[in-house]
Amino acid sequence: MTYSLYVLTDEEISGGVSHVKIAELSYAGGADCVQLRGKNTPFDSLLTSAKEICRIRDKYSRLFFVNDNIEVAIKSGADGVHLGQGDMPVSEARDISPEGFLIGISVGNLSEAIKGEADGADYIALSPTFNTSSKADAGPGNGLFELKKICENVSVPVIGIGGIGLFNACDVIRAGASGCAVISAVVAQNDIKSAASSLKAKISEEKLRL
Ligand code: TZP
Ligand code: MG
Repeated sequence: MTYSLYVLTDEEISGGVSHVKIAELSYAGGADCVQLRGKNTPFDSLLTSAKEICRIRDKYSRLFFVNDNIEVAIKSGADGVHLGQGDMPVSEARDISPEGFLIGISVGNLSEAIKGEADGADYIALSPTFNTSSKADAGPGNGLFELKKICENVSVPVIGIGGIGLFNACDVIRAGASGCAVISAVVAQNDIKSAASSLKAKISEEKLRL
């Protein structure tokens, strides 16, 4: 199981390409994980998309997460849920999760990362790692120094999220992260599959070099 390339769906940033299509093209391009992120998608439609993505995930044997909504994640058969600092606490999510269910948490600094790990998160995302315009309330990038400190101080996988693309994915991996989570670098591109494939190649090459 790897988190090398982790793609978040976004139907606005994709210019109307659906969550399911984004997931399919991302997996086809080599994404290891897809996260269904539909902040404005109604529950039923989110659940339908999640179930379809599960079928595609099975075909590719990759990982699938749902953002925020643990009910959709569990009901659809997703591998896990991704939570933010303002969402359900990790320990509460763990209490209602089936065996083997994965929980990811966004953190903004080292102390939140240490707490996230202690609470039982399976991976930690430094959010945002760099400045991003894809998430209105993301705040400024926390930077590579914070990322490196987190990587050195927790033992679960750490991923970077926010402002990552072909030009800086190597820096994220060199800081010790297990992977890069992206929206626009893949989802906003004309050819989602080839954008995923180029970014995956870049990340994999850098991992081999370490
Ligand atoms: N969480 C932290 S930053 C971010 C999310 C969902 C947006 C990432 O988008 P991009 O386009 O890869 O910067
Ligand atoms: Mg959230």
